[in-house]
Amino acid sequence: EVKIIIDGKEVHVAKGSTVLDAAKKIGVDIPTLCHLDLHDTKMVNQAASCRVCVVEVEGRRNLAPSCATPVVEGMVVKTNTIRVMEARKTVLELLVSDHPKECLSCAKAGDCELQDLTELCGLRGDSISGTAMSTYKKDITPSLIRDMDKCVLCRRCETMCNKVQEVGALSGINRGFNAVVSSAFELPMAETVCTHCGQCVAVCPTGALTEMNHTWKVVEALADPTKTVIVQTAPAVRVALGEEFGNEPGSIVTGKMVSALKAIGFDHVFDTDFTADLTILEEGTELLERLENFLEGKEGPSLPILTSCCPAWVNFVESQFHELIDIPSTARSPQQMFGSVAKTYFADKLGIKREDLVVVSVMPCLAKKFEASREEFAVDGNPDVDLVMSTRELADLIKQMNIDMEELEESEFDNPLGMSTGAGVIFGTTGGVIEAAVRTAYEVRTKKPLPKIDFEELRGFDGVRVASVAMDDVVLNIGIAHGLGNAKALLTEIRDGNPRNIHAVEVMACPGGCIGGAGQPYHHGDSSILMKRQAAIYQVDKNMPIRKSHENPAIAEIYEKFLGKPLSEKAHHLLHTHYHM
Ligand code: HC0
Ligand code: SF4
Repeated sequence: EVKIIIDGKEVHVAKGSTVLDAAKKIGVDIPTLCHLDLHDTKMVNQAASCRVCVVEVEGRRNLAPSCATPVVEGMVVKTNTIRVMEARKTVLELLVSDHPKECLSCAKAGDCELQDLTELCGLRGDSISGTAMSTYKKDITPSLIRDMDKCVLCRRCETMCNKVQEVGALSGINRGFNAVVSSAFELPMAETVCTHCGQCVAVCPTGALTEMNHTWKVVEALADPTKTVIVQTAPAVRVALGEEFGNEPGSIVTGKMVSALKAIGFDHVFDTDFTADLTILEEGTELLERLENFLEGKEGPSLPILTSCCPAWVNFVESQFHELIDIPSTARSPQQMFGSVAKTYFADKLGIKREDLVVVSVMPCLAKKFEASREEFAVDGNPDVDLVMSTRELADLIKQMNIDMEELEESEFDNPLGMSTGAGVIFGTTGGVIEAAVRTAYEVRTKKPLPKIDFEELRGFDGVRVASVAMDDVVLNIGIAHGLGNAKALLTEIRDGNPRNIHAVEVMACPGGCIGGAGQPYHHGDSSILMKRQAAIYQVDKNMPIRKSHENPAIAEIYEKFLGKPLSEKAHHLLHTHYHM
């Protein structure tokens, strides 16, 4: 331990801590901009480039960036001298002089860290001078919008893309006023290895990286009297949406969310958890078939099998792991299974044409926007899922429509596509998809009830986890990775000989799984928020009357009335896919 004094207060911290860590410990808020440090994850940005966090250290001539200055025994630090405040202001004035003054219409308005800082530091009128030159064209993909005129070179996106996700789509280019973080050769993102995971958006402090917004298109669809508009909500949305309305992280707002969606005017409010259960029936059956092939050395697809519901993960495998392209399950994601079932089974039930049914998703994810736009998930040009809103976009729409979340009563999802189990909801956290699959695979294979529903060995927050699950005579070795960098390590191990003999792998591209998706309320660098959302997911599961996908009566019904059985020809046609190289 090291003792230092900050603004006259004594603090004891571990050796190796920074002045910023020490200040946090005693509640002294040093403003930061480029800094990012989600403890227990690889999400650490050590650029120390912005110099917003400078402090005065007694005995040193120059101001020191607190995020990069290690504590030394007896150090005396001041965070609020005139010299510090002036330096901070000058840094901000410089940043702002070259920044577009679009704050009224910027997608990030209200959530912009640069805006917060200029307000905090008292930049007013005359101090905000300079006319920013527009140097860059906006780059638009189905998932995100890059507006590099608003880049402040904090390099958080670069850290996320290169160090955490290990995708390598972004890096610093050019010099001087033209310096930005961009793709190699400044190619449009759609032409790069970008997976659309959106983690760069999740950490961008300004409006340089934002999501492709579908909210207004949803409003227009709702106002069109010729359309029936239905909505599905992803598992992880219900444990994060409340944060946008001042609830504690980890608050479960399922019932109010459903009421809000009804108040917005959706004709039917359904649940992606229903098709998560359906995914388990398809993917679980596929797992058992491939296990038989594996055990008996038969022809055909064998093990290992990879889960395929995370669209950024699918993009990653397609662009960076060609040699493993035959391993992912062919099951479509729950979002796409929902779209497919809605535009066939449910449209038939309503007696309307698919063109007159608009399917909207609310997702914690930005890659889901890309996934919905893939050609293979459309019929004659009409997509299975028409529009995808992020959790943040839904929160904005609720506010814009003057709906009071506090006041709303709770209500239930509609049927038949709204009935789900605890297995469906745990899809929203790392480890959940494979736990849901194991719950079903175990009972189907052994024909015995599970002695214990909770598979604690598959849970947790470590980036790569490996655990074994016994199903009578066979032991399945299961690998779990979250964050694409971790997935890369696990996949590389499997490709290069699979020394741990892993049979089934779950990957979620975002740290934490969907709870940490790039469409969720901004975590502003606080990893405890992700942990609380994860705990809430398991709580929702615990509270459910049914916790195994194969016991969902609505799933039994859709097989009986429409699909036949898992992996039937119809199921293959509507619920499975193929991958591109
Ligand atoms: Fe997920 Fe999903 S669990 S990817 O994390 O599988 O986005 O929440 O909706 O589709 O169900 C996201 C979350 C989903 C899908 C489901 C899966
Ligand atoms: Fe990298 Fe993901 Fe951003 Fe694409 S969306 S640039 S893969 S961090």
